[in-house]
Amino acid sequence: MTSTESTDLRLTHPTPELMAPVALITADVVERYQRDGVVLLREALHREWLLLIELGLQRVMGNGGQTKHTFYDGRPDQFLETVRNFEVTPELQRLMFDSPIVEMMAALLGSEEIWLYSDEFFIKGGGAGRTPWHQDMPYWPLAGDQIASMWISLDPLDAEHCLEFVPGSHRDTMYDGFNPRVVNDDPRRPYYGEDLPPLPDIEGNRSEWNIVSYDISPGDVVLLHPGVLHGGGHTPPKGRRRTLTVRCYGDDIVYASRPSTKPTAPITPGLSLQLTPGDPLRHPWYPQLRPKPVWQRPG
Ligand SMILES: O=C(O)CCC(=O)C(=O)O
Repeated sequence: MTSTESTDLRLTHPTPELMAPVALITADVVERYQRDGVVLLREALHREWLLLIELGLQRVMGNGGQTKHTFYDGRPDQFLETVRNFEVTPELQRLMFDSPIVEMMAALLGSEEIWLYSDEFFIKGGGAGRTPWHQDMPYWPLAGDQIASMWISLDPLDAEHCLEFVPGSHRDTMYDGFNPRVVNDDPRRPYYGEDLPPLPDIEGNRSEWNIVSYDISPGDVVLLHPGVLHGGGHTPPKGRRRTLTVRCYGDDIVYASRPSTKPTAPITPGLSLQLTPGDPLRHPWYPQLRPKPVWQRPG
């Protein structure tokens, strides 16, 4: 179902923003990010970086040692997801250390230091189903404000097939997650089933929610707070939607425990034995990106 052949990634019209994308993180963008938890940035990533992502995806797909999770396994609408490929994928390392993403994150979050929480691909071929509505925060063992994801699509998408968001929901109720292992059965089936209220049926009651999404051209990115309710559009029968989400955090993020009955995403065995809730989230599971570590500097 998954094709990763190269698209035409030649840069035809380099704009000033493409050459210095950190300038896109204006005070207005920061304010909207804090208020809505979702901001679209047009023409933020040069096609060289998209090419790097595409080559990284090809390497990951060919790497049998990296787990791929199948959503809706065995059904015509199945699709793949794979998380935390940074450590074994030089293209993703170059993206994180050399592209403007980390500078944009530093400006957005107001943090001199930036760490990588995770990288995650969603790979949908023609006729793939929806990514269920969810918030990311319940799956992540952390608390604090300086956190953001950048959602990057390699393929042009119209709004119907884009990721969809409920602006402002990161400041509202934090719901239980869907269970990624049984998403075939019912995406609203609780994950932790303990402290948090169950996810509402947003898809079944779309008109009751303020849902936004965007037409996307490759190079556009969406900045997304992990507390925002979001769900991914399906792909049309002949469509394709390959996305990478880069998740970063800054100084104020601390470790927070999650129910021991279920793994976090990505899974981090041992973390709960080494950190106490409230400790700064500093651990080899989460590589520091800014300042650039010595082993990544030239010379
Ligand atoms: O691209 C998608 O369909 C899902 C993305 C997502 O849930 C995320 O990046 O947090």
